Amino acid sequence: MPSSFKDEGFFSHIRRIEKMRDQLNNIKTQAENELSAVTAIQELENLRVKFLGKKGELTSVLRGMGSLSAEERPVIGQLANEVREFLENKIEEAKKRLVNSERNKKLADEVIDVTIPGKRKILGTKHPLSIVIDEITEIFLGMGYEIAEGPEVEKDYYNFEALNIPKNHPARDVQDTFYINENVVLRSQTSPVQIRTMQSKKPPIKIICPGRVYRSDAVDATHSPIFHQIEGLVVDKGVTMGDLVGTLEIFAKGLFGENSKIRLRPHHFPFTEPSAEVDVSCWACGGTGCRVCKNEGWIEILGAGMVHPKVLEECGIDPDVYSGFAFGIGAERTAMGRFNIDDLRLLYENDLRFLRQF
Ligand code: 2NM
Repeated sequence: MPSSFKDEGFFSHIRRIEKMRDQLNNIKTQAENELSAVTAIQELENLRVKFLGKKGELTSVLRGMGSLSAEERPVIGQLANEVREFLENKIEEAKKRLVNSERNKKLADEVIDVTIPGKRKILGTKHPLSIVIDEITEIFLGMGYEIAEGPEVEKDYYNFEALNIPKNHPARDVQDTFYINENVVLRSQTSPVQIRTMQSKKPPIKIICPGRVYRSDAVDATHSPIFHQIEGLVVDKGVTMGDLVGTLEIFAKGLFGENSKIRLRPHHFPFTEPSAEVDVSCWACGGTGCRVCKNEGWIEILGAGMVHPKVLEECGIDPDVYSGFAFGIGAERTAMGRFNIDDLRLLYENDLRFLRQF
């Protein structure tokens, strides 16, 4: 029996139970009020600590239970449990309500109006030169060729010497070629790539070399110091002029249409023998003569020939065992013909009014 019971007497004891009962009921009503006004999760947590926490109000009332008798303790204990359970339920309820309203607020904030018109992305178009280079490349890939590439700053040896263009040959003239120094030039054709390939690989060789080349020309409607070439090379046992003609026919039909024909006119290149300039029947009139072909019926599109034995030899390929053909196509010239462009400068000026037409 607690000593306080003796000292304070029966009525003071009654008062103490009543007081605890009142305190518990007060906690219940006060908590209920405060919980119903809560608007944020953090606030709710603060209230939970305030009423149910280790140092909370309910705990501090229960601490006073020590002064109660063994019969009274369960009475207050039960009431305390009821209050705790009641508050826990209320807190759970309030939590659900807050989570719900916070979710609804978030949803409202993030509403997307799917009917608003989108921002139109401006799509670029392929440059006419790229169109032509890609089409040509594709035709030769279809015939089993591989693409080879090499440096644009090239040794004199690969650009001239190995191609049977000796010192003092007119093609080496400083007026045509950009010299970096005595032994280094900006490549004036993509043939040095083919020399490098022949020197590093054994036949059979079947490559095309698309790329940028440089010649010291003044800019006008048909000339530019920077332009593009696609050169081709085939080296194997028994390669003939007939193979060259057949290949170029397939190429011309692929690029200019099934009805295209080609013709070869004798020409001279230092690196091929025999050599030819190759015309394709006019893609505008079919050969009868018109403005596009200047009434010729034919349009020159490339140069070609059988690789000179001296060139094969220089590359370590025995010309008594192997033979080959090579050709060179000007990309600008082909694009101008294909798209009826009358001034080459249009290809470099990047005027969108021009470029958007392709
Ligand atoms: C052309 C015309 C004729 C050619 C020759 C070679 C090589 F490396 F095999 F000797 N490559 N390209 C060639 C032949 C290029 O361009 C109008």
